[in-house]
Parts: sequence; C-alpha cells; structure tokens
Amino acid sequence: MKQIPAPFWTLVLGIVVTLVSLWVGQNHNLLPEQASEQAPLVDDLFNVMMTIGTALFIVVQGAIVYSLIRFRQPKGDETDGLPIEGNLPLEAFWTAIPAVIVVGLGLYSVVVFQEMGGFSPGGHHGHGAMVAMAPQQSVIDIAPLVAQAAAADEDIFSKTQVYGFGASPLVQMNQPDVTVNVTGMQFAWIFRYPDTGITDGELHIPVGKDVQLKIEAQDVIHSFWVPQFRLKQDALPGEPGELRFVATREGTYPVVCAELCGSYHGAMRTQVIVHSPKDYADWVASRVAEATPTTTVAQPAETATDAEYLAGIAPDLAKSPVQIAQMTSMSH
Ligand SMILES: [Cu+2]
Repeated sequence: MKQIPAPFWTLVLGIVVTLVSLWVGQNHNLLPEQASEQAPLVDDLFNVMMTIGTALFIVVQGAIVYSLIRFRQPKGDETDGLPIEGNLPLEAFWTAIPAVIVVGLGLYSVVVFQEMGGFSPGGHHGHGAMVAMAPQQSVIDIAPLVAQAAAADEDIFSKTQVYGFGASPLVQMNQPDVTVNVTGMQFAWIFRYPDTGITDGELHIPVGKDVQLKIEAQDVIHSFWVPQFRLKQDALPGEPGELRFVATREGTYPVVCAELCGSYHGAMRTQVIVHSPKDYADWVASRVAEATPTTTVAQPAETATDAEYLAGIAPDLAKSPVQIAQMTSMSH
C-alpha cells in the first residue's frame, strides 16, 4: 500500500461511497406506493436526503472503524496520545460541506413546497370570494355531534384558508373538481360534501381529479395524513387548512391522525377510497338516493304525513305521488 499515494485511495473511496449512496438513495424501499401527483415531488427530495445521509453514515462510521483498527492502543502502552489540535483546512472543510448541503436542501425543499402549492392557501382568495362559494347546509348529518357543529362549521369553512397546500401555481385559477369539508374530532374524521350534502366517515374521491379538502378540527389539534399521498395537514380548531391534490391511483389508503390528540388517538384512523370517475359517480348517486330516508329518521316526522313532510324538505319530490310512495317504502 505504501507505493500507492493517499489521494488515489481517497479518490477511489470517494467514488465507491458516492456510487453506493446513489444506489441506496434510489433503492431504499422505505416509502409506501405513490398515489398522488404530489408524491413524486416529496419522494425525490427524500431520495436526495437519503443519498446524502447514506454517504455521511458511511464516511463517519468508516472513519470510526478505520481508527479503531489503525490507531489501536499497543499492548503495554499506557502513555497519552498526541495532543493534536487546530487543523484549519479540516475545520473549514467540515464546516463548509454541511453548510452547502443544508442550504441546498433548504432551497430544494422550498421549491417542492411551492410546487405542491404550499404558498397558495389564502394568498389569492378574498374573504368575499370564499363566502360566495360557501357550501349549502348539509342535510344528512350522520352523527349528532356533527349536526350540532354544522352551523358553526359552515362559518369556519368559509373563512380564508391560510394553512396547508393549496392550488399549485399552474392550477391556481381553476376551481377544484371536488371539495370536501373535513372535520377532525376526538376520535374520528368526518367528511362532508357541500355540493351534494353527503356526510361520510370515509373519504371518497375520484381518481385524476383536482380535489380540495378544507380541514378543520372541532376540539383539539389533529393532523390529517395520507402516507400514500405524501400529504399531511394539521387540523386546527377555528382555523381551516387546505389540501389540494390529485390522486393518481385507484385504491384504498389509510387516513391517519398524526397529532397526539387524546387517549384514543391511535384509533383515529379511517380510509380514503380513490374511485374511478364512474364508480365515484355511482357512489355519489347511491349516497344522494339514501339521503332523504336518513333525514326522515332524524326529524320528528310523526306529526306530518309523508307528503307534507316531503313538501317541506324537498318540494320537487313532493309533486310526484309515485316518488312519495317510493320514498315512504324506503324509509320504513
Ligand atoms: Cu389524533
């Protein structure tokens, strides 16, 4: 080894470490499948960090192992080591390299944040515009808790979104295809669709469509997280956040609360079901068809005839005796 100069070995080791790190950065298999348009952006950043982390790990651990062997204390040698201190080039080197890495990663992460729409919520929407889009009152509340909070929530959800990931600069001017109001509460997620009045404990969305979630909490801070979408947004009481994304794969993915919110936080899970556009339309249709009987059950309808009751909540339906007969039979 004496014949071969040290710079040569440094170069060879550097190349080997770089190649190994690049390979690990692309093949670590640590992340779940990608199910949204936003996921690849996050994963590319993660892979770069994984590459750098692997290189640092190998260099640091390698230096330790090398030193353990190379500078091992000889038997019987009880003397102190040489008091070496102050190597300016080395100190400049190990200060400059991490500084460059941290600044680089910081800039890169800001670019990813921006591409995902992280700077957008609230930025281009006036309060008035949001009020004009305010969803109508939900008609089928599945839980008394939700019913009680619904009126207040409509005010909340009509507030300007400040937190989260909104429309990326490319789609800023477009209205979302689907908007869902998401409420986190101890210990469940409630999803309400202002356009159709549907309320559900699971999130149903169509694949390939621009989805907007308005996320809010009813009691304490929760956090809405779908690992496969690489999206996570805190749900704050009184301060709605936004997530805007496009799901790219049909399937069922977990929705996890990522903020310790109480004793049953660990059980605060549900799922997001990404449908094909046709399945989604079928789901909406079936839920809307269910809506009226559910409302009937929830209301004190005993005193009214079915026709009178229907006239109150759905005048269009009440005009048709056939439909009244159908609704009546469905509700019993
Ligand atoms: Cu929680």
